[in-house]
Amino acid sequence: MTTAVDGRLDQETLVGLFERMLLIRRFEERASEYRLAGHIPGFLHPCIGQEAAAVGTCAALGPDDVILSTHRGHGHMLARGADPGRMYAELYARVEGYNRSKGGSLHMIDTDLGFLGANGIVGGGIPIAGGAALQQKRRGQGGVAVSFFGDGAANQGAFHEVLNLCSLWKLPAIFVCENNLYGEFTAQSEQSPVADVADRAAAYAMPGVIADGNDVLDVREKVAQAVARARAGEGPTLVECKTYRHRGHYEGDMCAYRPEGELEQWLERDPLVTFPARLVSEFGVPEEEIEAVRAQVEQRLDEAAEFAAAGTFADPAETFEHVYVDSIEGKALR
Ligand SMILES: Cc1ncc(C[n+]2csc(CCOP(=O)(O)OP(=O)(O)O)c2C)c(N)n1
Ligand SMILES: [Mg+2]
Repeated sequence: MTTAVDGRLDQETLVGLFERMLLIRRFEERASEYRLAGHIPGFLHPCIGQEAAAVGTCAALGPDDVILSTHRGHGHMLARGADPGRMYAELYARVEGYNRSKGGSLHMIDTDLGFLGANGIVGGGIPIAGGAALQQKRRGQGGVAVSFFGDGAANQGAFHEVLNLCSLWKLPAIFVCENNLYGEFTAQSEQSPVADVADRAAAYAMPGVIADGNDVLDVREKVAQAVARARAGEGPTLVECKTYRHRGHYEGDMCAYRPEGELEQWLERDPLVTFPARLVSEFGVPEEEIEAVRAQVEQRLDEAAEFAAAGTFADPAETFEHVYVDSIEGKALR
């Protein structure tokens, strides 16, 4: 799947893609442990297995571009360059977290990074991305807006409305569907008669492209083409990344709905196994360098978890600060 675009990537960049995918993988594996140990309240929806889609997409973006995420958003935020310490602190419900613990896993946001939010509403990020793309066009500085969403979200009405309008107005939007074959506990084949979400692009007169969502270089290349098209004023693209989540819908889901052997088949295409192997065999990266990256990631995450654990719980007095709540049952809160 290596092409001219990938051929221009130097070793440092390639190793950087691996490092970012590994950071996401280990961040979430550890988050799962920290949750079981009682440090993290609430749900976690890990993207373990899908890291290549997040990292490949963000590798095709510049600093002025913005992204909208989903309920499965840790990977998108880390791919965009977020600090794992502040992310753990948010998950640990500490004020040192990205949103003083008011966002949590499902609503973390950092506008400084152009990360315009995870979203607990399935498909909720898609219309926000449409608005952000309109803003990018008005600014006129070549920025794009990327919306990540799942195969399930592609059945939401907002998806169709936003693709329609963005295409009509030639807005610089990229719609990145992470098709992991399931929406909650229901197979995609049982929710939609359209197997390839990319086919839906034709209805809105925009290109629909399929990427190997487990191949970071393929995703990067296809999203880069979409970004070039958007920056040139030619409008949006729908990029469907075919991928798979190794874990359940959320931590604790036992995946009883999965056919036998399905996970095992996808594990053979695990990007955290195949990509480092390719780095060595195809791109000549020394094994020792791969091992050094593994050690660096662990150290970084040790420090991140320590930072979170040493953080402070919010004072209950600030409960209604920073949130759009003016009254409860008519009683003014401020
Ligand atoms: C509007 C809305 N409907 C239903 C839900 C419950 N829900 C949470 S995740 C999910 C499935 C989403 O599937 P998909 O878009 O494929 O994303 P994935 O979980 O596979 O990443 C559903 C139905 C919700 N959060 N919001
Ligand atoms: Mg899905």
